[in-house]
Amino acid sequence: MSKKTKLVLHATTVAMLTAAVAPVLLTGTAAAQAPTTEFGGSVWFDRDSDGTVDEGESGRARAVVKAKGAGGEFTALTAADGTYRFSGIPFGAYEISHSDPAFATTTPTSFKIVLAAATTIDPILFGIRGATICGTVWRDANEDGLRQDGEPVIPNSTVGVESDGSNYENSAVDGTYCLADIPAGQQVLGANDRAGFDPSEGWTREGGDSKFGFTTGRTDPITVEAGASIKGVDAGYRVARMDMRTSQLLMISGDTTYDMKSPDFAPSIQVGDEFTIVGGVYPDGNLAEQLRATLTVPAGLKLVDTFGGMPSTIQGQSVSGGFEGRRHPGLIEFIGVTVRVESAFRAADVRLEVDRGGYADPNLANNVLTASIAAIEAETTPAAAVIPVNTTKTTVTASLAATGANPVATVGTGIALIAAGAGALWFTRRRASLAS
Ligand SMILES: [Ca+2]
Ligand SMILES: [Ca+2]
Ligand SMILES: [Ca+2]
Repeated sequence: MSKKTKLVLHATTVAMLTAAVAPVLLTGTAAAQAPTTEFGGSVWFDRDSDGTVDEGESGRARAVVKAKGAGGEFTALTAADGTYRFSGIPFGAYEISHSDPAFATTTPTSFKIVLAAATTIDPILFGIRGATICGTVWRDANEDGLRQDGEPVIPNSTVGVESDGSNYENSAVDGTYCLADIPAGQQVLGANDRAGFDPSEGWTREGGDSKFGFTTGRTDPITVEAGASIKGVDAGYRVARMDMRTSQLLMISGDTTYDMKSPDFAPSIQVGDEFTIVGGVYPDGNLAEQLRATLTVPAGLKLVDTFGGMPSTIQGQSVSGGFEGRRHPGLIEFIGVTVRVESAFRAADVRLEVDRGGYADPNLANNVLTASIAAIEAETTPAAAVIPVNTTKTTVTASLAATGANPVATVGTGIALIAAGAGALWFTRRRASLAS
């Protein structure tokens, strides 16, 4: 690296530091001895397209403005308030320009100026107009996903642009919102989680009038043209009627799955045995909800490996886990652990507990399921747990498979347990098929 290059780098650093205070970023080559001057202006969102800066119209940050002319080519970036400034520009004729295909324009995209001694250049303003996306936030009282006359609107509820955390609006008293200054491209909108509001509520079904996902609260990507006006991106909510529930406790020994809640479940377990315990949990009700659970097994059992579709980790005598995204109501997910009997223990509980979600849970009793097991010293060569022949059992096919219920959750795998045989339980992922 030559000494000259180092000096240039140093000068650039100084320019960048200056830019933090005044938005000046100089590039290009200026003739060192020529008299220089300065000028500036702004890039702003001209929402009403009248070419003048009005109240409520804000500047656009980090827009690129170019000056090309007698002294070379120069570039400035706008500050947070949309203003830019060129300084140290040699005298002469220049063309000042700004254009960005992501926005419509409301003024010319270039202006010609001449920098000369004793000349003051008026601010050079570039008007742009972003797209608008508007809709109504409403309460889907009959929960059909459609917005009927008479269903109430929800004021003061936040909707925003996912790619720009500062671009959000609270709905007006009539439930409407309008997001402005949106660049062209694929845009995703998000509607606020209202679990903590009164009434507590969540996103209604998608695919009808509500454009926000049932499990995500986000729209599908919306194709936005520069300066377009998009209407009808409505957000529907349902008042929460939720109950987090456990569904079953299973023991898998060899190729056989047993219902641990069956009255005749009385396994003979001894030191050295290895088997798997699985619990089913699900959100019940009318909304998607986060799903987390913990399965705890008695001391004396060594937790060997996790099992089931719910992402989980082993901590002490428990396995805990959950899904990142929200899960559909009625969709059973399984958390499990394979254990080895290391020492004998008296009757003690296996305990499954599903977490309360973000909505009120009117029945905490059904969040917990327990079943008692015991283990004796090894009397014979260690083998699979011996279970009385009359114990309720079922042949199962356990496989890891995508649930298909939540297209955005890549971690959403679960085991499908398919029962066979008279009197056997019917294990299924759909609560609707369970005896209730
Ligand atoms: Ca205006
Ligand atoms: Ca409705
Ligand atoms: Ca519950």
